[in-house]
Amino acid sequence: MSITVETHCPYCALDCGLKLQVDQGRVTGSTKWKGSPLSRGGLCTKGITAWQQVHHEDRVRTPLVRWDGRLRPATWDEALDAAANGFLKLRDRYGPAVNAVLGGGSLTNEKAYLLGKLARLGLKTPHIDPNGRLCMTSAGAAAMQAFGVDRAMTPLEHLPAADVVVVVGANLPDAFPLIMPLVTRARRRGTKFVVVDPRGSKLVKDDDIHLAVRPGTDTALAAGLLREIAVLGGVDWPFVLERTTGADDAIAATEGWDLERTSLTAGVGITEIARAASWIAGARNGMILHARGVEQQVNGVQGVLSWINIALARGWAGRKGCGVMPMTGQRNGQGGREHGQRCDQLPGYRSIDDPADRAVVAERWGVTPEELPGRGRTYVELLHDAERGAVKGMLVMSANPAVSGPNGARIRRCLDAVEHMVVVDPFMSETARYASVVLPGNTFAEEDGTITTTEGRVVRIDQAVPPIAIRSDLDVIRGLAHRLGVRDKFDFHTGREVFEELKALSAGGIADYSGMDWDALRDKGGVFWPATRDNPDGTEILHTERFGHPDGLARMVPVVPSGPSTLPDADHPLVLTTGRHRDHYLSGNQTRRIPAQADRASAPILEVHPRTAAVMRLVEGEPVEVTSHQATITLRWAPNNRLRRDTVFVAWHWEGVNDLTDDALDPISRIAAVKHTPVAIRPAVTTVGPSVPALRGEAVGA
Ligand SMILES: Nc1nc2c(c(=O)[nH]1)N[C@H]1C(S)=C(S)[C@@H](COP(=O)(O)OP(=O)(O)OC[C@H]3O[C@@H](n4cnc5c(=O)[nH]c(N)nc54)[C@H](O)[C@@H]3O)O[C@H]1N2
Ligand SMILES: Nc1nc2c(c(=O)[nH]1)N[C@H]1C(S)=C(S)[C@@H](COP(=O)(O)OP(=O)(O)OC[C@H]3O[C@@H](n4cnc5c(=O)[nH]c(N)nc54)[C@H](O)[C@@H]3O)O[C@H]1N2
Ligand code: SF4
Ligand SMILES: [Mo]
Repeated sequence: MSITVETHCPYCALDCGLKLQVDQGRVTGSTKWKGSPLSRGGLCTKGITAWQQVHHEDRVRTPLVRWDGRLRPATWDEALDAAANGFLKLRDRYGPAVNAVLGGGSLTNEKAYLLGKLARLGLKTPHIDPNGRLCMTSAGAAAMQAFGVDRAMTPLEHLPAADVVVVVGANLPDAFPLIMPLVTRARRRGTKFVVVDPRGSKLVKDDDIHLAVRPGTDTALAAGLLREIAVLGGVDWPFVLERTTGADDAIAATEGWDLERTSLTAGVGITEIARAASWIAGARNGMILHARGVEQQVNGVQGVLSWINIALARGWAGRKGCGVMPMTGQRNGQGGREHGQRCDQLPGYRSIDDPADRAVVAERWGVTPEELPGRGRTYVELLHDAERGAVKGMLVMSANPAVSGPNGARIRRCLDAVEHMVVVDPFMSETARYASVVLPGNTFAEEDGTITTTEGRVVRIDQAVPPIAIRSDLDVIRGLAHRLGVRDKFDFHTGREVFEELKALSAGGIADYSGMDWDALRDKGGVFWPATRDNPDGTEILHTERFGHPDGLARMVPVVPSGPSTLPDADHPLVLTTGRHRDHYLSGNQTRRIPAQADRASAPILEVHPRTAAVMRLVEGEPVEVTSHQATITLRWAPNNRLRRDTVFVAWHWEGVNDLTDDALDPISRIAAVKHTPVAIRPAVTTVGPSVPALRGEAVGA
């Protein structure tokens, strides 16, 4: 018998709806779900083939335990025993902080919540942090500082209501393809676009203003714009005085950033900056969409704050067609940063440092506040801690740092130093090669639960088929909890049961889900948080009357323009920036295995401006050698005349690209500056690399 199950795409945080077709217990395809929120049935190339993950021949189908140097099939009991005992042994010997957990933004809210609970109550370690640390933390830290809430301000459907949309470091056509129909609708309605990006893309049209900013200099560009907006009389003083604090200092910090100095620093023409300032100053309604280009920098938080200051100065908040929109990346990058898998956080976006928050969570979990560990270390730091022996046990669920971590060679040394590594993944990942235990993870079709879209809309995932390896991620967490001695606190079998626990606990937190109802989530097509018992329909537009800080006011934070930590020099004259290819997802562990996706893009290609290519004597069709302070790799290249001439770009979905990047971190968000690496390029003498390892038929002993 054939049925269809409504669910959401597992890749980016637009979370387009789709209907999985299920025939006799197997997912056999997917069809359009026209009623789905935002995308209305549309899917990009990745979404169309996502169902092919489910019964893929490469799925890890049985638990594996390393024995005599090789990973060998084991029973679930053997593998879960080995996983838990390894952590317990290390804890007995070195104390609880020797074990760390790396989570991920692809996990459902329920799994993210339970992973946090497992780390704190089961392993008793303070150290848990998700791969989202590499992704949304600059955006999150800036939003919390400015608004007291970390969520996109309005639904994306309101985009056409904006007079001006400023897109800052967001690769919309490749990274968020299903936003493009909305962009087209907005253009038709007359919305103007300012694109701030060193690389032009299909997004940039002739009528737009393209500010091809020099990588890493957004703080300078935004300072110059804010100053010019003030000069033009564009500050919305009634809004600023009534709803914000700090405006005087924030504007004073831009003193001296006249058009000329801004132009010299940011590498953008004076006329373009002035035109953009006049568009922004003249727009009653405006939106700023920002993503990783401005955020994955050593000054990522400052970068975001500098753009937020422009939105606040213009009064772009609290009504339709206005707002600051952090474009969240992963499927549940939003919910995954709300429910306690971050080292500084407890569920409901509560603070692990706050005694009142700790008391609420401790009481619900049936422990004393003293038993709850405090703030732990962040994702990249935890990996680096392994290198110096401070972390020896690691549980990895939904992260693949071997491909995605900055300064790849160092990350591999760190992974190698971990004594007891347990990886839960539906596919053998590059990280799982370092594991002592690999547990089969489930795909999106084999679980139920909720995820929260980039807009802050909580939607439901329904299970289409049972887990092909019998147990789901939830079963794995429960199985580990039981073996770590906290059986009574992990008594659940479905995502829905966990959702009920999570939503009750989130009551009173910043990300409050307490008024949501499992069935209504489906019937209403999702609910925007906060949704309390008094407001079960949720909140589409934030900050209509008050911002999230106790005094209700937004903060304009003075930003002193700053630059990258390592500047280009004579030996490394260009800047490499890394990003997305439309057809692959993150470390590629899922999409590189799907034939249609692999055929569309089989290897990373370095994009170089044709003039730069000529100067560097690159030959079409011949490989190029790329050298950074960290490594040298060989790549194919292609000309792109929409790039800055001092900047090169490559998509990083293949192992080896991150060997080039630097692991300098933003001091506040601890995000890695993977958008800015000084490099040299020259014609290669060797053949093309990075060596893309054969993922199919990964060596697994029998
Ligand atoms: N196809 C595809 N889609 C995805 C993903 C994927 O892997 N593949 N991943 C998802 C995830 S997790 C994320 S986080 C998002 C990422 O979404 P984006 O951040 O939109 O994607 P990136 O390609 O990383 O692009 C960032 C853009 O910033 C620009 N940029 C680089 N340096 C600077 C700078 O200094 N200033 C400014 N203003 N711009 C700069 C780059 O040229 C690029 O266009 O995508 C999500 N969607
Ligand atoms: N150079 C460079 N590096 C970057 C970036 C960049 O722009 N440039 N971007 C950064 C960003 S924004 C991000 S988000 C990170 C992400 O980087 P990664 O952590 O590498 O992200 P994924 O590839 O999604 O890896 C997640 C792993 O979890 C598995 N998985 C997916 N869903 C589930 C699930 O539900 N359960 C389980 N058990 N496993 C699951 C996948 O198979 C995969 O092996 O990379 C960062 N690294
Ligand atoms: S990857 Fe993103 S845009 Fe593409 S179908 Fe999935 S959710 Fe939609
Ligand atoms: Mo991301």
